[in-house]
Amino acid sequence: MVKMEIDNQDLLEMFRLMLLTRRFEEKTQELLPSGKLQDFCHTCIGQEHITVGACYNLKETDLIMPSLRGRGAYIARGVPIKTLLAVMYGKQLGSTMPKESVHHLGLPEYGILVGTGIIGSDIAKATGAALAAKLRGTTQVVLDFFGDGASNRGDFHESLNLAAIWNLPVVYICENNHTAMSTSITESTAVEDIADRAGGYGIPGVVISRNDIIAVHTAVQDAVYRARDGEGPTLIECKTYRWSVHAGLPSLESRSKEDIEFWKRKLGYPIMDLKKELMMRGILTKQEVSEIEAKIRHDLEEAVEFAKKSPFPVVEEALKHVYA
Ligand SMILES: Cc1ncc(C[n+]2csc(CCOP(=O)(O)OP(=O)(O)O)c2C)c(N)n1
Repeated sequence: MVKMEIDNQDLLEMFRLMLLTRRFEEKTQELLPSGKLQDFCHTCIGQEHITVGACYNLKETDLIMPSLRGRGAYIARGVPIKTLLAVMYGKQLGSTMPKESVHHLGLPEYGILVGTGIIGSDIAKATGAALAAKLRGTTQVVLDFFGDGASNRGDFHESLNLAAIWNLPVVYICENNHTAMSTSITESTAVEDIADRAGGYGIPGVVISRNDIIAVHTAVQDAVYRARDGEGPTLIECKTYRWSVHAGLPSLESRSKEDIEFWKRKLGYPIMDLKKELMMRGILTKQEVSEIEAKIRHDLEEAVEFAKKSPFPVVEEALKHVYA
């Protein structure tokens, strides 16, 4: 199978998708105090490059299991921001929305699998989807995103073992932001690199040590090609840091500003670093950045209007698709 090279157009589009994801997350935090959102806002600020870089240029038939911080995956797959925002407002958009919150939202038309609020359980479901893809004889690959906290659940270990022995087409992507709610990774995890755990299951483990979208995209593309060629699963660990609160209002942050600044300097700034690189290569100008920002602001305003105007679910919908 031939690999796709990343060209300037790809880099510009990845930059735009990351920026859109960042501004979307900031907007939800801004809207939260209004009391109108039916959501806690588990934002991915500072981690946008992982979902965007991983999902960019996948085949439409491939499947994604985002983590609770997966907005970049939805946006990179082309889900309109007005849909995501309307779900956060608790509005009725289809048979399942808003029964699922935005951080577990399944959208089959975008190849996005439905998640649950039980941390770690989605790893087993993504593995099941990869088994189904293999049994049906498709060339689909499943990307499964989860945090460092989830990697300490039994689901992670059982899933990697099964995926390895059954040679399943799945790429496990651990967004290691060094924290699970308020538990630091130093209190929960004995290994330095979560990717080392891949060795215990006989599959490749890869560490991405900076907030670098090109590194993420390249590593995931390699793993996807392996999986599509029938060579089985890969575990990719992306070292990163959550720049904002676990969920809710930024004022609830328990970590110090110094701590967050330290990790930004250590791992890099996913959007700003790419912007600098693109400007240095002469493929992006300040004027173009302003235009992209203006378009995003406009689209966000429209999305807020759409979300506010959309109807709430009717009572008759409540028990639809409820089987037990
Ligand atoms: C089984 C389970 N335990 C606890 C929780 C509460 N909880 C929700 S998010 C979260 C942190 C998850 O951390 P991690 O997997 O590292 O992902 P991150 O939030 O850092 O992206 C916890 C403990 C839960 N939802 N499910």
